[in-house]
Amino acid sequence: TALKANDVDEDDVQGVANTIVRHVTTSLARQAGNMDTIAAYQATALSVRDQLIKRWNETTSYHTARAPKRIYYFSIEWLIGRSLDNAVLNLGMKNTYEDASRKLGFNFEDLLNEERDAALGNGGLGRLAACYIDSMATLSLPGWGYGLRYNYGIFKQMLSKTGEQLEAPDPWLDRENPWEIARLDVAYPIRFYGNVEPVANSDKAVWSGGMECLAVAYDTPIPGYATKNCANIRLWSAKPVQGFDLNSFNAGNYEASVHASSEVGNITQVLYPNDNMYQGKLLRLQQQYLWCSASLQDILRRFTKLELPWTQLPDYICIQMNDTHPTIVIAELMRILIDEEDISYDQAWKITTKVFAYTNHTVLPEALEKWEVSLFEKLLPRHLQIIYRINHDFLQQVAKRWPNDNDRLARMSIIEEGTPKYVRMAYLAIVGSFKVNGVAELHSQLLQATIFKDFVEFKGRDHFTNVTNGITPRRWLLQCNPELSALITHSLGSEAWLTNAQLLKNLIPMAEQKEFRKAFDIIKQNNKRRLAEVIEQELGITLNPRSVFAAQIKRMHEYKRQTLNIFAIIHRYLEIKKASPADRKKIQPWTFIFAGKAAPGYYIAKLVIRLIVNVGKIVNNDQDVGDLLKVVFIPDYSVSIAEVLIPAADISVQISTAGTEASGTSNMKLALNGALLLGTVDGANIEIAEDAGEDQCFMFGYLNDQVQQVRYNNSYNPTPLEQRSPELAAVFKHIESGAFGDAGIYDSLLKTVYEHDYYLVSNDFGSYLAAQKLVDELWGGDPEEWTRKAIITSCSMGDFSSDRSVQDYADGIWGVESERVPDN
Ligand code: 26Q
Repeated sequence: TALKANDVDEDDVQGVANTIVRHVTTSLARQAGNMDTIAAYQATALSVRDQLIKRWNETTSYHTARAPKRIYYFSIEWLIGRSLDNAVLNLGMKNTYEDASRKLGFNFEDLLNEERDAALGNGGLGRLAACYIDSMATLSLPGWGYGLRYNYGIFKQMLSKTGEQLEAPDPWLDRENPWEIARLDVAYPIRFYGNVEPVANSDKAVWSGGMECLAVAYDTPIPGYATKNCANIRLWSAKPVQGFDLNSFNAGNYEASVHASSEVGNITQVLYPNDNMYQGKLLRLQQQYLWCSASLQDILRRFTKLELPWTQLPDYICIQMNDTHPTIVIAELMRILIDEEDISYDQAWKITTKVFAYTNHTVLPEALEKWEVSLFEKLLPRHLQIIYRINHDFLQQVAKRWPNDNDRLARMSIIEEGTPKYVRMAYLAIVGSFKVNGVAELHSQLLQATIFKDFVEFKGRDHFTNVTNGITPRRWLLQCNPELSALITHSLGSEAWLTNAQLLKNLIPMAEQKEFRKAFDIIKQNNKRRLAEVIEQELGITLNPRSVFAAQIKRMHEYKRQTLNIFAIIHRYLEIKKASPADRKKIQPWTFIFAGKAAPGYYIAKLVIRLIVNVGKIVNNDQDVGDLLKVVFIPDYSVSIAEVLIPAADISVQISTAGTEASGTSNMKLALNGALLLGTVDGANIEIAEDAGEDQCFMFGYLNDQVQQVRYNNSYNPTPLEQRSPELAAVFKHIESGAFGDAGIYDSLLKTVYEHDYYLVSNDFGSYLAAQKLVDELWGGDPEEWTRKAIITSCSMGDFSSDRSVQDYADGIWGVESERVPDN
């Protein structure tokens, strides 16, 4: 049945084709006849952009007139991926654009593939921001995202002949970016370094000198689905300002000023490629401050136009901090209110603490941001003073409640004493916010019970809450899995599930119907074949689409335990080798798919990649193994690659040590596309298993409350690996024999397990194998039941729509309401 969004009007098609041709001849300055695929893509994107700008303008004027409370989402990473397909789907114009490009002699799919990913993020946190802005637009919330326009996004990952990760730059702006609008007129001055002079008899100070630069705005419009509302991501680019630092210039310090100006050009050059690992570099702090100061100036300019008293600021704006990366914005608001707006310190603090909310994404100690005081003082001297004052007042309150508890004061201080001293950004974020949240139930509980325990006692339980992460069903089902989307829409009789994912539940009973199972299964097979073709083409590996496709696709990190997976694969390989030809017939075929980048400086994570690639080389070419086992490492994982991988997976591998993965979001994407969860009791896996039903999942491993004890035993009463896990010891022997490259190359990796085994790889190895065995039995024994479970899983994922997450934030934290642009 033709549904509204799919109706194609022939006049519309001709109209769109005309705009595309017009963009070729005008914007691209080419002959209409001289259109290659790249030009066709660019002109098509520009034609879509026209539509977005129209909506962007309507949304902006509507919201300006209505002056509602607005939400600003501050994220230093925006992992958007491609925009063309997503935009035409959200606009409800995909069929129109398909027909229009056909008219012009192009296959729309080919045009889509010309687009480069906007990869201004590392992984989960950056992609979460992208999903949330999609949901904010779709829910018609008055909200913008703020971030940085890096000239280079996350590096391109390549593999050397020996399986080592190589990094190349990602010059994504080399081709013009049709999705951004440069706002060269929207630019704010940003100061670094310099001197602070107190102003007598006041809280004020004058910060001057140092180095000034400009932050220039670039906007990316984000269309909502089935609404005219269009949100915006405003990204800042650093630019030298002419005549900056006149002081040093006039003092004859010409060289120093020129030097400073080249420093400016660097600030927004490149995204830091660490994920879940803090790195205390000056340039990073410069990025954070430039972004926060420019965004805040922009927001306050908008607020001042309302001509309201500053005390009403919290009624009109809320700023959500995506992790601690923007925490400096708290001190920046204080500075502006006190130094520039003549507000007393106490009044400024009252206002400030009603504006901010903070989302934490990790409990891993190595990921918690803390800045050396000396570095901070050099770059942002006034902010450090303000932070000292915040800390002083805060500790006074703590001391009042817990007299003579110096340990507590030391534990809670925003300044970590010692040599050197540090500013603890998470503590500043908690003290300066009215709400703090974790990103899944377990994670939020852990925050409150462990790293933020003192702050719960001080601030009260209500200061802390949970908002479980979500993913946008538009990109992660409608766009990446059009066949399954069509089946869902057809079976539900409407597209309403795209804005109300809870409706998917209504399809659960269909899991009992053979016909539906068959349709579902065929779609999965098609998606698997599509992936197999890509892998054959790109990597020359032939896959068996009848095998279990098990995907572990995420950043490479010890806590995520790609090790557990690759060691289990080697175990499986050895079992196959041992088996007689008759026994081999009973073995279920698997394809293990890995993808993910390692931080360039993360030696162990890079070794894991090397091991995976080299295991693949041996296993994939072993005649004894044949179709029973394939191991694929797909290089340069990205949003657009995820869109091909995820719909093709049968098994979702989510095997972090319990208590380490804050939430995970690939677990949600894979489940939504019908992959069964093979996972530990960690992060959002727990809630996925609850909603899908434990029967649908393969859960295993030590629980969070056992991990501390086991860890302690591992390091203080270490038993030989042979005793902890004889199977794993055999795997290690095989690796050490040189089966996957020269003996010795993996020693430092194996050592992490031989010795403390901080992430419990050896402890969980046996139960991981047992869980895989259950998968084998189901795959080989009852394929109908498998499909049934896949359907139930997929249709139980309504809670994991980012629309639900964003609505939770809007209701529970932001206090903002939908402001939908009227249809006419
Ligand atoms: C900090 C300081 C200096 C340089 C880099 C960083 C930095 C950069 C990125 C620190 C952390 C990150 C990224 C963290 C991240 O992606 N965390 C993931 O967030 C997801 C969304 O909430 C969760 O699903 C994942 O569990 C969590 O690991």
